[in-house]
Amino acid sequence: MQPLTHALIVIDMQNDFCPGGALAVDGGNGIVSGINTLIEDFQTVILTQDWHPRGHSSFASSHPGAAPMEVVDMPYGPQVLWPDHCIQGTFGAEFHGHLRTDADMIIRKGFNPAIDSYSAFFENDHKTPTGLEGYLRTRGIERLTMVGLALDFCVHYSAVDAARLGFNVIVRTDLSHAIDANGSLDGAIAAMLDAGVALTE
Ligand code: VGL
Ligand code: ZN
Repeated sequence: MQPLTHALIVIDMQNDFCPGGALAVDGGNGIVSGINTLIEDFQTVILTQDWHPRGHSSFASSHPGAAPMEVVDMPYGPQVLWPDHCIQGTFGAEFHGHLRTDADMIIRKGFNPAIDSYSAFFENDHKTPTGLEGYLRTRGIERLTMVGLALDFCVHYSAVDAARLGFNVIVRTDLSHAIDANGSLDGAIAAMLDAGVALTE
């Protein structure tokens, strides 16, 4: 059993990121049982849930003439436009049906219509906090293992932010899969290593 100071963060294991979903990640469903086994080894488990209102500004459908995977300039910087996904209250936003959800804490993100939030710690302006840092610190957590979807977006940004905040961060690359849009996986791996994140299998 991992010590109380070591928490597991399971990122966005939701139907829309699994095969058949609106923003499906190849093999997304194949990591559920491995994650369930890992959950048993942790005393603190946090799940994140991508949770967008209809018409969210990160959806290509909210930008006339734009197609999914295009990049646009938002007031807070460049933003990839996505197919509509993880809309609050829909099946696509629910956790994968086989995922263990007996977590201590479920943190939702991406609910502000004007700004996307890949990271579990900050929205995409890299300034607006989600509150997760305070939750972890007040519980005495020092070390984080991260798994889930997608390796090159929400796992990547969560891991880099956590490392910058001073947490000791491990990403289990065998329990995470990437969208890999336009080489985004290579960039994500480099950024995680650069931030001092440990990538293990
Ligand atoms: C994610 C793109 C858009 C993710 C969420 O969970 O990695 N990616 N929203
Ligand atoms: Zn999203």
